[in-house]
Amino acid sequence: METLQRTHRDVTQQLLNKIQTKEAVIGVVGLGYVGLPLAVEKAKAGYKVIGFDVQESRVDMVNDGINYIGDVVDEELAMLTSTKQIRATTDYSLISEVDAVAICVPTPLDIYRQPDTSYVESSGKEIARFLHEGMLIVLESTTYPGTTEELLRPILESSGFTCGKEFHLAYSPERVDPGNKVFNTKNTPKVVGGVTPACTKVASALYRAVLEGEVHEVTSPSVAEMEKILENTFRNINIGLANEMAILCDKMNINVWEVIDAAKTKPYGFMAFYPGPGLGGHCIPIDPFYLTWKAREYNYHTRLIETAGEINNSMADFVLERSMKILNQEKKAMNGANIVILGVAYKKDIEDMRESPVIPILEKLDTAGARFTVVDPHVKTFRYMGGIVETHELSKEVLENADLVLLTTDHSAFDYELIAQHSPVLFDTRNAMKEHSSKVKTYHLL
Ligand code: SAJ
Repeated sequence: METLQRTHRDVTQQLLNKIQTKEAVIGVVGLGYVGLPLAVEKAKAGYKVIGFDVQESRVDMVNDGINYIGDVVDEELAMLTSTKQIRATTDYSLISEVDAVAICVPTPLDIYRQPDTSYVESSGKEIARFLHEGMLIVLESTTYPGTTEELLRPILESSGFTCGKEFHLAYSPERVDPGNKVFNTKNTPKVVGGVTPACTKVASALYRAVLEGEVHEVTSPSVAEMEKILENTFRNINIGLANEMAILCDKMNINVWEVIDAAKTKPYGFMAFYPGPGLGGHCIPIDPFYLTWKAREYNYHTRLIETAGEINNSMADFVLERSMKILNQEKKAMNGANIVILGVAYKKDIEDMRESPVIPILEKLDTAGARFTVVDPHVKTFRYMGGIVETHELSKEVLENADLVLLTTDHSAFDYELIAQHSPVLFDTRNAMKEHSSKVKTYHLL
């Protein structure tokens, strides 16, 4: 036993030394909005970095120093690749050259709204083929508690090496908020949970050598997996509450935005969330349902999470019903109406369409026989009903021809003065017109 322990201790110490001296070669699997910024930070910290991605186009762009991620500084990537501090490849055999590797691949839901961990599994299998003694593997993708130890660990141990003896394994959730000008990969605190204390130690040592933010150690990968899910479920539930308040305030003829602004005056014990046309993005609508799925294994029904999801998903119907009532007040039918949609991205000031809540609204308008024109300064075209829809420029003519202008995404780039002046009837689902609503001929607020 003593011999084994010593070997394990040697293996850990050897890796700690390589991290300390920056000799360690770092791998990053998945060069997306999480992986590429992480690769850049690790290279800037002085480590040789090998990026792995299945998309040849991404690998070529990285190797040519061409940036495609908003949060990465173009010049930094160009410099790091020209000096070969970072190189990218589709060839996983280079894992044999790597001392530590972070897995930053997507964890979406499949068509049955069940976790799709296929990217984690395929990455793990590739890494296992070239895994060698002393390596550290850290999973960063958001996933259900248990993934690292129940799913990834056996895949990696199929290499014949044992976790906690010949290699190290930990989980550390990504906390990348694309476009956030204050918090980025470098300065956002990081949570790390290893399979063994030695695994936690080496993973934390590497993050501390690279990042500025606090590195918070927890006792297991499951704790780290669960805390990440809690972070985003917290948002999902509270947005659901804001949406339920909006539905009720509408029935009671109370301005929900005024209610929330008043509640916000409480300096403790309250955090403002706002109603909207629904809940989009690749995290908040998805992550809680990784937990819902896992909870079934323990015969537990996550009632609160599912109810919040139902409320958030019901906002499309709520917006449609309100739109019908507004048109009715104008003695117009939804069927045949010309609706101008302001904003189709899932949230303001980005072009991301993933899980956009506006898409279900468009589908419902279609079904009701309405025609729609979409205006979004960040989205030129988007996929809809198997085809491609082109967005329009915001103009006086587009607005004046509308039977109803429906504001769904409150982009800063919108000319709200123009919208106020030329929208005959406006339904604002984001309270984006607060400074201009008095100038709108007929104004309705969610
Ligand atoms: N939304 C509301 N009301 C709100 C806040 C958001 O309806 O009060 C809607 C948004 O319009 C959007 C969806 O919810 O459709 C999600 O918005 P989000 O602000 O949560 O933004 P995301 O999806 O980009 O979430 C990311 C998350 N970051 C990570 O997972 C690393 C989340 O944890 C961050 O808190 C969030 O960014 C952020 O604060 O910007």
